[in-house]
Amino acid sequence: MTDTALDLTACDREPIHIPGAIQPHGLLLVADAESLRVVAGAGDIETRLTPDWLGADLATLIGQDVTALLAERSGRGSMIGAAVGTLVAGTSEQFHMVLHASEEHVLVELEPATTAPSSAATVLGWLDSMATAFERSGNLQALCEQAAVAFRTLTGFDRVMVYRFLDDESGRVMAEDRDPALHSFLNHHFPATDIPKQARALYVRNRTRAIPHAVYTPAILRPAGFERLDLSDVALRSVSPIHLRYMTNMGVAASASISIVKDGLLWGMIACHSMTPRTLAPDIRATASTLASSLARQIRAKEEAEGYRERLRLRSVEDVVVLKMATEGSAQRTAAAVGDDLRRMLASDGFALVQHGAVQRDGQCPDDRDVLDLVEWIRSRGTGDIVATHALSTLYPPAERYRSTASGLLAMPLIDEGAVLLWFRAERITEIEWAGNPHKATSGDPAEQLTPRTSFASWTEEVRGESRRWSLEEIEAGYRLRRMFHDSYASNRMRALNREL
Ligand code: BLA
Repeated sequence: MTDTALDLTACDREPIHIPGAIQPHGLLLVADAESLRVVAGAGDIETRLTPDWLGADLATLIGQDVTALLAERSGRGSMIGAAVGTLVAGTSEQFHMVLHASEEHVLVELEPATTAPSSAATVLGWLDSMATAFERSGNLQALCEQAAVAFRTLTGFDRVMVYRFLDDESGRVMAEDRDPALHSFLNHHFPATDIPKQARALYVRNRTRAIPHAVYTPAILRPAGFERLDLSDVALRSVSPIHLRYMTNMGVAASASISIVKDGLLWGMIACHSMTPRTLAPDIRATASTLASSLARQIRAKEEAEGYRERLRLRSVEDVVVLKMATEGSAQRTAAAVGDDLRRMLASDGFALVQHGAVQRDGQCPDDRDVLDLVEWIRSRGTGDIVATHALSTLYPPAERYRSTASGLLAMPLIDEGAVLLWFRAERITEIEWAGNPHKATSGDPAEQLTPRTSFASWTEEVRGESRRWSLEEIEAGYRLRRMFHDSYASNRMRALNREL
């Protein structure tokens, strides 16, 4: 196991949903679900609410008809939507109240109310105009840029980014809106370790979070015995100390993030930074969550539209190829006649057909010997299924020698003819801009494994051995071409049989 793998699992194991404490800017009351008497709490309840809270009746303590509120379990998860916007009076301040109910407990979060919530009509009007603007944006990139501006307007944070997860769970800043005085993270990549697995899982369930002060002393749940209370849905949940250190290392005084959940999966996040302490009030969090749902729907719509355009393009080229194929006889003759079309169709640098140990080629392919060895390896995988990779040498190390010609491979074995269709893409050397050296995502000191990196200065990595990726639509087109080869084999066989009869 490598050091990185060790660190990764250690990060993934931190039980962030049961920190046994909250962030001290708010108060938490825990009542028994049956009796509605307060059995635990956290924060400076004595000074800010009342000294006599433990054992008190929850409804009396917060001056709310808790039973009526609990009857309206309308929000996501266990949050009681009806309670959003309700104010509770403290000794010298007002609190926003957020209510959650589980089987055993009713949790009441009290967050200082420094601003009055906007009216529902204002919020709905704004959300509607944003949804229309999202819908009208021309493509995914334009949509993300619009979203960065919209979320900055809503939250008032200094730097707001649309952060998208990539295949390997690292991520990239797709769009950013920021105070011009701050440096930019646009297009920067962040390693997967920055947001560990359990945090990503929690952020699908719980869509918004705010850390108004990166430096604080956690307010411990009391009395003893509540250390393992599940705070998954609690906005005030105390944050992982590793992440707090991360924020400080980044020079960020406060952060907030909003999940972008597409088809039930965490597509990305809106990451917000503030250079001074700043919070996201519950009504703003609710608005942000709705705006993020609207964004996710539009992301899907843009992706679908882009896929549709790509399919249309591929289909029109396919029609030409099919016409030509119909007039040819053997697979070899077909490949010779349409090799160039097949290569161009899938935007490849080389196309080869391998059958009976012979290589028919078009454009830039590895040497015949290398192609035959490669086909041997494809067959040895035994799945009879396709290979589609943009980094062949990571799957098949001998390809390292000819990666400049063929870092990308789409291989379609023909089922009953022992033939293989191969498309090759040349290496495309790219530069990735990382926010800090990702290989220093954690400290090398084994005693200090759980330490975030200390520098977020741009760090450029040159990536070799990779080609442009195969799109889903291109892979689908590969499948259809394979089908056409089968059909043309079948009709050739029929013709041959007819001649024999
Ligand atoms: C959480 N990490 C987070 C969060 C973000 C990031 C946004 C959610 C909390 C928040 O809103 O601040 C990371 N912040 C980013 C990224 C960008 C950004 C990628 O602005 C880019 C735009 N962090 C580490 C290491 C570990 C780690 C090495 O660097 C683990 C060993 C852990 N990050 C970590 C944990 C959490 C976290 C545990 C969860 C915090 C919590 O919710 O308690």
